[in-house]
Order: sequence, then structure tokens, then C-alpha cells
Amino acid sequence: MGASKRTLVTSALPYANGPLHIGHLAGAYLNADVYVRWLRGTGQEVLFVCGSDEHGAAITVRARKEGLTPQEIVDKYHTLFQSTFQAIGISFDVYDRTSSPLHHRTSQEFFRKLFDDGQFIEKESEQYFDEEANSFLADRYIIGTCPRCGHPDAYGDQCEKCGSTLSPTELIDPRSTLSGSKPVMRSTRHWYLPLENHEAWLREWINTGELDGSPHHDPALWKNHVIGQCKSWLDAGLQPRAMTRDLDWGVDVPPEIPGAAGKKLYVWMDAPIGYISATRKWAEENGGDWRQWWQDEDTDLIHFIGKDNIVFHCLIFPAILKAHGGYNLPVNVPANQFMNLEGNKISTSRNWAVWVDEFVRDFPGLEDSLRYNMIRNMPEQRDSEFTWKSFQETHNGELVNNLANFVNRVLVLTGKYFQGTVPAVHLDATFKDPEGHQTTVSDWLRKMADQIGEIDASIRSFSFRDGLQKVMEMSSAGNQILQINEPWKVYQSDPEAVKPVLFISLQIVTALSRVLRPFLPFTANRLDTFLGCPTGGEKGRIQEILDLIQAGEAILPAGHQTGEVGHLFDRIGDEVIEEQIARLHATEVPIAEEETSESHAFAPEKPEIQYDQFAGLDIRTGTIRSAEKVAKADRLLKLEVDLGFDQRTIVSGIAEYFQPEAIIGQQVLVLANLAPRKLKGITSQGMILMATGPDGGLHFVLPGETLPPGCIIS
Ligand code: B3M
Ligand code: ZN
Repeated sequence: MGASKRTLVTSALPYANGPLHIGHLAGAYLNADVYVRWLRGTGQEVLFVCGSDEHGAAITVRARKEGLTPQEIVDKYHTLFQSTFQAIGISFDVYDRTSSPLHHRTSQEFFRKLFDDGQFIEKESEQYFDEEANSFLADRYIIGTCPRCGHPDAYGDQCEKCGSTLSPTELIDPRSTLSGSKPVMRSTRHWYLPLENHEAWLREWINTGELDGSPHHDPALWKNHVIGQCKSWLDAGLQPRAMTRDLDWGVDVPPEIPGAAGKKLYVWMDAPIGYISATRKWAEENGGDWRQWWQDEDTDLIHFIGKDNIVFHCLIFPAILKAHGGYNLPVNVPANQFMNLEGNKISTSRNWAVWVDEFVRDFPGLEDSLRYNMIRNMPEQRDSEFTWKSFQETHNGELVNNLANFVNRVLVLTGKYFQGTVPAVHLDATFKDPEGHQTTVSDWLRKMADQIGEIDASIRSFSFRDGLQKVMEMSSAGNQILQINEPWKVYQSDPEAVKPVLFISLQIVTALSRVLRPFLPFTANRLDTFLGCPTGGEKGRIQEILDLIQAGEAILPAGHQTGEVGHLFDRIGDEVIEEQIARLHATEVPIAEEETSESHAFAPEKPEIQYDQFAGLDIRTGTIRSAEKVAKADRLLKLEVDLGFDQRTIVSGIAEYFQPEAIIGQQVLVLANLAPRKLKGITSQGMILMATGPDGGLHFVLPGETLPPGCIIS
């Protein structure tokens, strides 16, 4: 099945500046993992590389915010990424990091070769400079209003709202993220890749799949939105792009190059080379040849990324590789769109996310349920949405009712009627298929081989949702076969007739254990155990069953002793889901707070209001009488606040800043007529007014002197 050549699969290197959320998983990791595991199952040679992206302003800006050094930040998140990816079953062959000496060497060698070959132009230009912080402001060091969509906090390199790629000079009202000040222009020298010189071949390569006049890849297999983004860039005309920065964190421009002092490689120059460094690391540790994976034309290179990284992987990195020479270009870049969450865009700064490390901590044993829901709703062609309700529904309705139910019935009945051994039947013995037609065992085996072929085709065209649906259809068909043949009734009168029914059902469970593995690896291990088969093997295990069927044999032979049957999944109850939804809302950072604490020193002014709107607020002095942590909500305190005329329960998101015992007796200002809101099952009857300090920390707002509870603020 499929081609026999090597495939090198990369997943975007996540910035080591914050935990991974489900949007990351859906964008570039789960899809790649399914693909790689499937290829392994079909016996193909494949290498799956990734690592942490540890350079760029994304890191240094975060380090400043957390009060840590960039090295401390990347160490913290790199370690977290490794354990998170492992916990959710992403099966990288190597997970590297771009702060490693090997990566610094690899990317410097790359830069040096481009420099030596005259691939760069050196240019002096005026760039934004922050005089207070004494620093040039590229990329995320500068924010301003997006010229395309009007988002007030677009970065110098990209607007996260509309996804446009930007340069700092395009921003309207630019300001420094370091000091909040208005930047000035200052001149600096950098090395640029003249992308316009690459435009002609890139255009041909993207449009026709031809490279230097020979076929390279089939553009019909590329996603429309990927090609569309590339074309719109190409049509706008490519510009020289600076490949260096004035920074103190990153890969040094090779020091032997004149003028290198104080200059670092642009993060989008070094990060994709991280794929190469990771391959070198793997080769060093495993005695492989990294060049075979990058330079041999019998290797297919495939980049899995999110849509915000398309131009970097489809135009800029290919131009870098081509300028260097000797490297393969990707045969496909199956970028995914975004996954939203409960009706809103996932946002790290607003804490509107499902964090994968928290999920695996809170739901041990349900890793595959998350994988299942996310693959089923993968944003392959358009944005999609994760909701906790749908997570519950797909788990209960599909994994429990369909898959677990089928597997359980087959194995329990086999235990009951045949002491857990696969009954011996002729391959031309018959049973009723789901339509009620008499079918032979060998016909159904062949049908299964066709189904597996269809799953294969879906996966190879990056339609993972389809692939998973077809897998689940095999399980539904199994359930229908049981239902229509009613072995539990027939056994009393005709035990022989039950044999082909359970025999074929056991074959289906075995096939499922193989074809499910790329999607649900933990479940596949458990199926192996239930079936009494060796667990965990991956390489060639899909091909193996196809070969058996083709040879006219069963895949689980008669006489095989199945293992101990366990429970695949329990149902997920409503409370669990409601708790997650409540937590999401309770820990959401309001937009205004996010803007002051995270993006810049001063939040933009809010639109004008009338006096009446202010007068509608009932703000009172109050005194905190008791305070306690809210269970399972890291940020929440439950307060009893004395307003003089009333005692109120108020749930407040201040637990990160105050110890409960330290604030008893504290005077506060309370918005007393805010509509009650339920947080973690507690009705909150008001809101404490807080000021966000320049460090992003919260502080109580107080009148100039101590006042009794209940005084009106106006
Ligand atoms: N770190 C961007 C991101 O996490 C970037 C990807 C690099 S891939 C070479 O979205
Ligand atoms: Zn925008």
C-alpha cells in the first residue's frame, strides 16, 4: 500500500513561551501524529521531527512578563512540552530545541553558506527604535493598529486577529512593548534575502508543482487555502526580507562576518532550520544519516503547520533551502485552519483555552477521547470548534456506545461460549451481513481490506476526519452484525451457527486494533491486551493484516486465546463537563485586563459614555469578613463582604495575588448592583474593584481613608 520511499514529517516548532492548548494540538501535532503512525503501520520508512522554538521576541517578551530570563522561560516550557506531548501520545522520533549548540551551529553554517554564495543583500535602513529601552523594535517588540482589520494590538510581524503578515512600518500608531513609548526611527544594517529574485520559480512551483521545469509534487493534493494564501502573497509581489535582527537573544550571526556584532538571526530564519538540526540530533543518537532525510530525492518532506505559518513554510523557507541548494523542498504543507473554543477564538492572554497539560492531569485515561473529538472536528478545510458538550457527546455516543460496546460484546460472548478462544470456522462459513444478506467470512475479510484501503486513501490525502469516520464505520458494521445475527439467542438452539458470527467479529476487533492505533494509540494498546496480542507494536502492523487477508487467511487465527477483557471507557457525566465550562468562564481574563497587563503599558481609552451610564453603577465601600480558596479553581477566592446593609458572597479572580487569610478585614470597593453570576457553582453577588499595576498584578482600589461599609462612591 502506498509508496515505499522515505517520508520526513515535521510539526511546527511551538514557541516555548506558554503551555500548549488544544488549538496547537489540532493545528500541527495530532494530524501529523496520525499521518506518521499510519505510515509506520503500512511499513513505510518515516521520521517525525519537532522541537521547541526558543528564540524570537515571543520568548523574550514573555520572559520579561514572567520576570524570568529567556533561558529560564524556554527551559520551563520545553520541559512542559516534552511531557505534554508524551502524555497525549504524540510520537515524535525526536523532540529537539533551538537553543541547543547543535542547532546554533547548524543554522550558523546555513547562514554562512548563503552569505558566502552572495545570496543576501546588505542594506542600511531606518527601523523603529525605543529610546527609553535603548533597543530596536522588530516583530513582537512593537505593536500598533493593524492596517488590514483595525485590531489595536497587532504585532510588528503579524496580526493575530486577522492573520495578516505585517512589517513594523505598516502599523498605525506604533508603540513599544518594552516601555510603551512612541518609537523613533534609527538606522541599522541587516542582511536581506531578496525574495523577489525567487518569485518566478516559487510561482511556478506553487501553481504547477514543477521545480526547474520538472514535476516535483501534485498541486491538486495541496489544500486550497494554502495555495490561495501563497498566491495572494506572490501576487502582491515579494520583497527583500531581513534575515537578521538587533537583539541579544537568539543565534549569533556568524562572528567572522564583518558587522556581525550584536546581530542575531531572524527567528524565522533559524526556526525552520530547527527541523534539520532535530534530524541531525536524531541521526547522531540513532546512527542514521540525516542527509538521506533532507537531500535524497527519494524522501518526501511534509510540513504540518497551522495556517498562520503558511507563507513561512511555503515561500520563505523554500527560498532559503533553494538558495542554499542541495535540499528537498516540501511535497506538501497540509496546513490546518484554527480551532475555536466554546464560541470564541482561543486566546492565551485571555486564558480562553483548554490547556493540554491540565487536561491530561484532570482526565487521566481519557487522552484518546480528546484525540478522538479533536480529530473528528479537525479544522482541515475551515475553522472548527471545540465544545465540552461535544467532547462529552462524542465520548459517550461514539466511543462508549459504538466502539466500547462492540468490543465488549464480542469478547464477553467469546469468553462465554468458547472459553475465550477464537472458534475454528471455514472461511466460507456464512453469517448475516448488516443488510441481512448471507455473507462468507472470506468475503467480509476482503471487504475489510477494501475499507482499510479507503482509510489509507483518506489519510494520504490529509483527510483525517474522513479516515476516522471510516474506522468507526467498521465498528458500527460490527455492532450491526451482532445485532442482526443475535448470537446470544441462536446459541441455545444452534451453537455452530454462532461460530462464524463471533469469528468475524473477532477479526473486526483485531482490524480495529490496528487501524485505530494512529488515531487512538492508548485504546489500541488496550485492545491488544484484550485480544491477547502483543501490545504497542506499530511498524508494519497494518500491512501485516492486509497481507494475511490477501493470502486468504484470517487475521486472528482459530484457536488463539484472547486476553482478559476490561472496560474500554466509562461514560462522562454532566457534572464533569459543567465543571470544565464553569472553570473556563471563571478563569477567563477580561479583555481590558489583558490589554493592560499583557500587550502594552497603557490600555487604549474606552469609548465615551454619558453620566447616566456611570450613575447606574452602585459602587460601595465594603469590608472582607471571610475569604477562602475555591476548590479546583486556581485563581478564585470566595469572599464574604460586609456592605453594611447587606452581606454578599463574591467570587473574585484574585487568588494568585492574595492569601485568603491576609485580606480578612480589608476594605474594598464593590460594584454592588452587578447581576449575580454563577462561578464554580457559587453565586457571586457583586464585583470587587481592582487596579492592574504596571507589572500586571492586581491591587485593591481604596478611598483615601478608612470608611464604614456601605458608603456610596460617586
Ligand atoms: N514557532 C510559530 C508558532 O508557534 C513558530 C513555528 C515555527 S516552525 C519552524 O506558531
Ligand atoms: Zn489584522
